[in-house]
Amino acid sequence: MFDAFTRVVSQADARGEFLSDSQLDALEAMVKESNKRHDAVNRVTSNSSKIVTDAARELFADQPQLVQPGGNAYTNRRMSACLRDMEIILRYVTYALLAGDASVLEDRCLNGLRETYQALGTPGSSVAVGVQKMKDAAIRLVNDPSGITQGDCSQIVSELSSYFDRASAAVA
Ligand code: PEB
Repeated sequence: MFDAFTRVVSQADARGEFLSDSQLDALEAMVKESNKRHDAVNRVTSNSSKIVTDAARELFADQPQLVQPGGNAYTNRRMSACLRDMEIILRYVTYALLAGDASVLEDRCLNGLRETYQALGTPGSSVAVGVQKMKDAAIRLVNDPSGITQGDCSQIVSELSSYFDRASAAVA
């Protein structure tokens, strides 16, 4: 598992070289912008239940067959497994956002997830739709101007989007 710093160290070490100016500049820029990162992580983390339940409700409204008899989220056992899965994915997205690196998400959450859903008969494409709905809600939250210092959050938002996109691509 890497963060933005350990990734750079590992890349330099693999080449047996000192850290390059461009690597150091990129990390310095990241440190300068770190309030935005922490605010974004904090907003998503403290609204995680609402993000998950709203996204699940929207998914079941779009794909009602999931919650009808025989559906993949029918019965409380499957419904709770589904909500739990969405929460796990969101949790790893927040870890990746804090770390500034996707490896924790890839290695500990997404690795083998497609195969797991295939084996379970759970429609990965529906999970991907749920993940995209969580992404939309998370972006709205991070971009919400109320009660926070104004600034350009386009970079942190696009990084956040990329983690959700990795998650949906991994299961779709
Ligand atoms: C992945 N999900 C399920 C299982 C596992 C995961 C390993 C099988 C074991 C169990 O049931 O608990 N676990 C989960 C995950 C990690 C992990 C992401 C990462 C570290 O360890 N059903 C739907 C929706 C979707 C859904 C499309 C969006 O209709 C999910 C939610 N996942 C779902 C369901 C099950 C499941 C299991 C319903 C139960 C499947 C079943 O038993 O029929």
